[in-house]
Amino acid sequence: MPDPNNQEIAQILTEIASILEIQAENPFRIRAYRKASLVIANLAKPLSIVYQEEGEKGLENLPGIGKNIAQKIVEILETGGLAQYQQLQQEIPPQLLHLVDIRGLGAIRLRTLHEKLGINNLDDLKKAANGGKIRQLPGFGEKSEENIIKGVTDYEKHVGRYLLVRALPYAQELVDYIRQMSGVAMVEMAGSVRRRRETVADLDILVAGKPDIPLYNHLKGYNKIKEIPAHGETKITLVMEMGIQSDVRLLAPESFGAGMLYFTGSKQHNIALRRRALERGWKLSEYGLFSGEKRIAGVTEEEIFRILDLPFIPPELREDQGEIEAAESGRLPRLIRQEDLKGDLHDHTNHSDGYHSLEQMAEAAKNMGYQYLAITDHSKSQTQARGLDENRLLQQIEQIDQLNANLKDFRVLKGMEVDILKDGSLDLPVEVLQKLDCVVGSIHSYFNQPKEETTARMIKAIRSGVVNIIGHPTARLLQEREPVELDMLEVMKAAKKQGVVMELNAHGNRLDLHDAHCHLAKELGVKISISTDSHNCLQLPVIQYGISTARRGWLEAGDVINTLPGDELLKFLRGQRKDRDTQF
Ligand code: DGT
Ligand code: CA
Ligand code: CA
Ligand code: ZN
Repeated sequence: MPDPNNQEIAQILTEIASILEIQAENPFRIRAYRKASLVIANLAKPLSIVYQEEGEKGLENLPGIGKNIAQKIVEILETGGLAQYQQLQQEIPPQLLHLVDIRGLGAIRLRTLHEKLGINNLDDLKKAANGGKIRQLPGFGEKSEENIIKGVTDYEKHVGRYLLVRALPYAQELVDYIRQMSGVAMVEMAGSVRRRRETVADLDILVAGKPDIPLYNHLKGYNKIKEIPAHGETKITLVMEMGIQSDVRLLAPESFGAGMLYFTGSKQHNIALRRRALERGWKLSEYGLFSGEKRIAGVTEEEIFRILDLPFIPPELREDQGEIEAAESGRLPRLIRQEDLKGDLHDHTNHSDGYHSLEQMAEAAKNMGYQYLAITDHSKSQTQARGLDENRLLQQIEQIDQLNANLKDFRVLKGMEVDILKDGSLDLPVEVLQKLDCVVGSIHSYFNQPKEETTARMIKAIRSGVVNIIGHPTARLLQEREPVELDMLEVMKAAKKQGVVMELNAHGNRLDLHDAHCHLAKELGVKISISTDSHNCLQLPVIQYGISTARRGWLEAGDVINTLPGDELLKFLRGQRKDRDTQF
């Protein structure tokens, strides 16, 4: 039976922190739980494997995890639960904890609202806010009441959708669990999770087998399931840990391909395909492609596409955004794959706010099969991230030169993630940045400037003559922070003119640029880099979420600069600095 995954463990630790905060416990203790949770949520390697291979000591050696928390993780891994957590959950009203996710609230304020106004759930909160009760509390005021109302609106928008990076591991584990069952011919993900949308509402899983296989009994034995609210002959609905719901459907093998096509969607793509079948006098349904009563295809998706005179359309493209027309005329892109990437161009070390050393990061990147890794620590205005000033950057450059002298078939690129300041100027002098191989320019402050100002700020950085790549261009954090307001078309046109690359930041709660932006960049001829923004070496594999977003944005290997082999990449980066128009 699969062990609790990293997301579940991170979630338990976060909830413990929130409960302790609601109970006004020791802030130091609370911070330890939060920090550990953040690290675990971003770890690519399953904790169960770390524990298996290296024991409790291996857990303790992870960044941000001490002896106390390592012991709790062991308890979760060994027993599937944590006694302390169960106990804490009993101590507060059951709905209260959900409210900590509302922006502008947080556990500390929630405690006040609970104590002073008796707020226990979302309804109580809305009533109090709309009735002007919150502004009367000391330390709140009109402005924070407004913020809470806005937070509630945003919360209601995304409640019930899960980040792909959180949901996909559940889907993978569920598929693996079902696959162990005898009598199961095939099992695959469908729905938005197969299309790799950045958020998903539920996990659609399809199983091929005889109608009498005991699927329900098998699923009852799965330790990740909280409840099974409904089960019929062909569809079983499950609620997993964290509330993620899954629809598991049993299909006859002869219509498995048709079912995959139907339940992968998107709905709009299905409608367009059905229309195409109708034009040929056939009928396409979830059971097959039919001519009259006769099934002419249905076992595989490929077969159905072929009979409809189409090549296979990858699931990430099935959004009715012109993919059927492109397929028809042989213009489907050859989508980028993870194997195409030769390196990662945005990564931090313990020189700023990362955890691992230069050497450890280089080693991990080499183990990913990469040829290069750009070290891009923060610049000095990021004081809380221990950003580098000129002197520390020059020291780092020296260290990288020494490291490279000892590395074979691998190169660490000298870089920096330099802050784009409020007015669009850069945080370090151009003469210093020119010593680097790869300069990523990013916004980390003043997210609320008016659209024209942010656009001008970005364009100024693009015209600095020294920035190679614009990092996480909209600065959004999925379900947490809205993107900055920006005229993306103008920014991209400037990037095109200056030969500046735009980043697709693969970090699971960024995915920035998003899919449609990538498609726009491709059409304008703006190059993309796909990087993880790793802050420790275990995060490098999250590149997969960048790859799936790139695929949704129709990108091919040739659109992405870090598919270039090392020497060509260096030539490209150097070429970016020459003949630049630095005039306004
Ligand atoms: P989600 O769950 O909101 O993240 O997105 P999906 O695309 O997974 O949507 P879901 O779970 O409601 O349905 C899965 C697929 O089933 C969907 O992509 C297409 C197909 N489907 C569902 N309802 C309909 C429908 O009424 N008409 C058609 N043509 N297809 C449907
Ligand atoms: Ca779905
Ligand atoms: Ca569904
Ligand atoms: Zn950044």
